[in-house]
Amino acid sequence: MARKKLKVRHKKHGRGVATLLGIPLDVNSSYLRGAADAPVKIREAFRCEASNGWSESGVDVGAANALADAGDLRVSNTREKVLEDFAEIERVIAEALRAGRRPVVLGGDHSITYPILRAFGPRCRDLTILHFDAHSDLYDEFEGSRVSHACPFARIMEEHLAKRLIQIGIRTLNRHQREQGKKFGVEILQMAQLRAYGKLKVRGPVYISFDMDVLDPAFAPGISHREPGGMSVREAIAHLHAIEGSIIGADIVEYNPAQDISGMTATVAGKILKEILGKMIGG
Ligand SMILES: [Mn+2]
Repeated sequence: MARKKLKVRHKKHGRGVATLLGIPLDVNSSYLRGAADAPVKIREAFRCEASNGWSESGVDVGAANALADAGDLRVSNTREKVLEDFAEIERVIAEALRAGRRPVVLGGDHSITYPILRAFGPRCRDLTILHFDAHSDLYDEFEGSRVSHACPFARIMEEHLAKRLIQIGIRTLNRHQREQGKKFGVEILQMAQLRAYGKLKVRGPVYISFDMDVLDPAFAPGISHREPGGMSVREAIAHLHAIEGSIIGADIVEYNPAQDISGMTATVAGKILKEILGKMIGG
């Protein structure tokens, strides 16, 4: 009986309106700032008339009622008030989930994934996070901060906000991060282990956290930490399309317009957004 109820809940999760929300926060970046300027640029690229609104999977995500847009969240984006900003992020995402929506967040640096998951965690105990990134972001602390963009997945796993964390595209592991990965039972698919389509067929609810630096800087130079040897856009899309499970939320983070060349990376972020929405809306 209990099992039946759980299944119905997943179905409901899977049907909520996909809702864009920009979070212009980059105060927890360790090297370069600039990701706070990303949401507006990603929206522009997503709506750009150079392309049509259809995902490759055959969903018209550009249609009038395909998704909602909650605009950009107001945050202080200062060190002094970062915990207040986090509380606001958690509150707004929780509200969206209560309203039956599926938030698709445009960052911002990767630190925002922690307060986002604080809203998801208690509402969704059997959640799997699929985390696309060059970096595992598992530091216990980084440069004296436990809310650095290098730390969100340590916080998420400490607080048991997800049942499984699957990381893909990783190519920067050091000893500490390997140890953290073991400690938290993280399933790490390093870049050198791709393709890994079969590993992305998971059961139950799924949250996608997509750091733009999972892509090779040749394809996406507009990021703060360029790490060669990454995915092509085609490889990233193929892995996104391989996901099985009910996608109940997503974020796209770490696009840095100040590092971009002629808006190339914004175009890629817009395309990734379109393909994630295609998966969410089309199933
Ligand atoms: Mn990264």
